[in-house]
Amino acid sequence: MLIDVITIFPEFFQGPLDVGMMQRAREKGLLQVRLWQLRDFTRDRHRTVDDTPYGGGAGMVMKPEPLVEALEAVRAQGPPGRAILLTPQGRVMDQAWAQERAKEERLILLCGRYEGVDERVRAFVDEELSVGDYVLTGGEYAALIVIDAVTRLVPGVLGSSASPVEESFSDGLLEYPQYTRPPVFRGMEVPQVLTTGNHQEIARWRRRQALYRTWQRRPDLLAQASLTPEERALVERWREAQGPSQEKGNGSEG
Ligand code: 9D3
Repeated sequence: MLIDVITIFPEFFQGPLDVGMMQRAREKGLLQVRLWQLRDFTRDRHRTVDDTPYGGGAGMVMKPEPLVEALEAVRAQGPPGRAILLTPQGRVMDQAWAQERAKEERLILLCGRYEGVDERVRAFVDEELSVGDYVLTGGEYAALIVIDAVTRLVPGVLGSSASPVEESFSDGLLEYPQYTRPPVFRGMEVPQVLTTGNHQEIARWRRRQALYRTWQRRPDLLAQASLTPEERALVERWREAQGPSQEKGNGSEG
């Protein structure tokens, strides 16, 4: 996958790109990231990328010409690719989005800064994306999240050590509790079922824990999760056992 990033802070990306999965993906030739300095697409002596907002107000707005000229120049170099503007006003990224974009040959990410981007830039991009409902200082942080979430889904990047299809969010549930040695840590024991070697029992326990945990912490996810009718019924029983009190942890999950 080829990912072009248009930003006023190309150096922001170098550290993360040179570590861990992104580094390995690049070494294997599965990921190429090209960083473009937005200021290189300005024409004035001061390499200006922002200006004051029409109509007044605080802060600065990113001028349209550098962004759009950068996008056009970058687009022209390489295969067709979707241009994605990182903005708090975009649709919020989720795992399904990452899975779809991981199939693409090329992505072009535009990072905004300051209070925002001139509205007319929107007409030149294919989509607008947010990474969540909290305020960042710039699109660069969001771009790194996008690169990470998408790259790990590119075939071959994770190797055989992990299969993204099986993991949390793919079946729509949170992960089950994980343990490793020692068997007792500060008085807290590893659940006995995990030490029995009964793999069918372990799988049943894990599935039930994942389900319970999701119901407790992220009930919003259950609407989209792939559950058997038996699992739906189990959740319904938990709900009834819980009553109107909203009190947590009645023991029925074990
Ligand atoms: C303080 C300025 N805000 C006014 C209410 C608007 C605003 C503009 C620019 C808030 C954040 C930003 C910078 N953020 C991004 O460019 C951004 C972002 C984010 O802040 N949260 C989640 N996803 C994204 S994608 C790009």
